[in-house]
Amino acid sequence: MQQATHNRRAELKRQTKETTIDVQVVLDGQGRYDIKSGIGFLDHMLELWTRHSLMDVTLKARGDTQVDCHHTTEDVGIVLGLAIKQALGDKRGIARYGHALVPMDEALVLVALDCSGRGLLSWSVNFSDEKLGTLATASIREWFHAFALNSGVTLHVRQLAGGNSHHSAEAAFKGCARALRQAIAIDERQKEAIPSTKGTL
Ligand SMILES: [Mn+2]
Repeated sequence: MQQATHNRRAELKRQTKETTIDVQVVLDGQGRYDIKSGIGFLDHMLELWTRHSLMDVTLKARGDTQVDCHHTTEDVGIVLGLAIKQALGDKRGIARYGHALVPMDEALVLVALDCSGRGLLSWSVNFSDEKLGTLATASIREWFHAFALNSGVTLHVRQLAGGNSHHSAEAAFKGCARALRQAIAIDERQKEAIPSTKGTL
């Protein structure tokens, strides 16, 4: 299911009866993306997530979107989470924590995360619309949940102000990206150390 980790990058393929997903992630990238999930709104979110994280991400997914977008959205979260976990390796030298407070017009979302090795999602975001394009807004939480659990990131997402669902979703993905960018950055003051008193993350 997975291969190779050199210079903070990972390449993964995951195939189930519901989805086939190929992903490449470069942590120290430039925010370049080539994303084709088969779900337009999810592509839009993952493109801005990549852009603001300064990773490079290539993702191709073929899923049973004729059923609905749930399986593909969740599985894309799983695969991206696994890829980032693999690319981080033993997490030597990383800042570890990150946070961001991101407005998008009237929407305001706070994201705080810890590359702890203990995947957890604490989610408080409400969407006024049931769907954004073909994507059920309920599936957005499933993406974050799958991503947190499989990356081993403790991830808190709090909507402080909302209104338009598109804006709230965008603020959540951008907040996640900005927080992740901080957390996975190499801390020059301790670039050979694992940032934990336990000695492992
Ligand atoms: Mn938009």
